[in-house]
Amino acid sequence: MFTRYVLLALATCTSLVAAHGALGGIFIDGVYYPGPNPSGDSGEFVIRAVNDINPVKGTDNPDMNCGHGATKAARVAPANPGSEVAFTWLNGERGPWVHNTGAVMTYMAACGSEGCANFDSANAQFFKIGELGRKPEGGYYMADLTGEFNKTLSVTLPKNLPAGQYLIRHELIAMQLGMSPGGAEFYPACVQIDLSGPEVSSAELPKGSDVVTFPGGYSDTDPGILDPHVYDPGYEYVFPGPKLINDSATSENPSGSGSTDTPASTSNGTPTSSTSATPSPTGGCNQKSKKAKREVKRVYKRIFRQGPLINKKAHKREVAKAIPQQRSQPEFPVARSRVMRGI
Ligand SMILES: *[C@@H]1O[C@H](CO)[C@@H](O)[C@H](O)[C@H]1NC(C)=O
Ligand SMILES: *[C@@H]1O[C@H](CO)[C@@H](O)[C@H](O)[C@H]1NC(C)=O
Ligand SMILES: [Cu+2]
Repeated sequence: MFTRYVLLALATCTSLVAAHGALGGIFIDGVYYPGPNPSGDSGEFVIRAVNDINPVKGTDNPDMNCGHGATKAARVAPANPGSEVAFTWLNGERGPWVHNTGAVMTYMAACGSEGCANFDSANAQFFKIGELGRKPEGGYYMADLTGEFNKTLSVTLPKNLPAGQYLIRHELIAMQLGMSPGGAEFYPACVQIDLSGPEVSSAELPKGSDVVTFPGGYSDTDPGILDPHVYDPGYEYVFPGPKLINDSATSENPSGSGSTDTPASTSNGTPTSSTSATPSPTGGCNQKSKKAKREVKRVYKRIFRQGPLINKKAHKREVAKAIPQQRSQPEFPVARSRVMRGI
């Protein structure tokens, strides 16, 4: 049964010929910060270096935190409340990103008084500031990262966080094998920023159910991580993790503070409704068939029996299929970046 799903995914998802990859770089309000090359760079970056282009597997994996063997970066990038942060990804051969199905999510966590360059993020309190999944017209936003260099997806930073240094934890969950247990490919990456102060004085960090640790924020059976329906037409992807924070969660409304604090919204028509649980009136595929429900149950059972959630065979097959991507000229502006659904 699972083999069938995997084969189906291989057949339908032509760009599966993935070579995995890593965060290639970021743009903060248009200023570019390159990412370290996983095959050896470390040091003078604002992006924490990972040491492996393979996906992180299993939600309990300590590398869910900031990626494989992530090490603290020496630098911190300046940013402002409301800054646009755009992320661009590279595959394992340093060509353009290839996966096109799954979630694109962004979290933040305060680095505390010691600053991000010294911050051990194992217990970082992450809150979610952006998420992009399925497009209304079908397909996934992740596909917008593929095909050319410097394609980006972006997020708008919250307007009401206390000034200070923060980690931005940006993450792709590639779901082309996510219909079987352990198939989801996690690509977390951490960026160190120094955020200037908000307009309001009452800014507070999110807390309670708005914050999670990584590992800890997900489980292997969460919808959106183990999900037989990712390729169903009209399917509405359900994001794992906490709900998005919003500006009112981090501060009270400023009184009479003028025009700078208009309700946050994205600048380009991206839906702004802030919880992934809100059903949208698209298609008739939200109703799970009995058969599908049974299938999910069976998957859960299997997980509990089997323990470690690495589908080694499927993964090996995928790696074996990897082909080098053609390089093209780096001439792609950031301007067309899709802003993540967020605050
Ligand atoms: C923002 O978050 C707060 C606290 O979680 C919640 O009560 C409120 O409904 C949210 N506002 C919007 C517009 O989603
Ligand atoms: C992406 O854009 C930046 C800024 O223009 C540039 O420095 C970088 O080389 C580009 N990356 C690639 C892989 O083309
Ligand atoms: Cu991959």
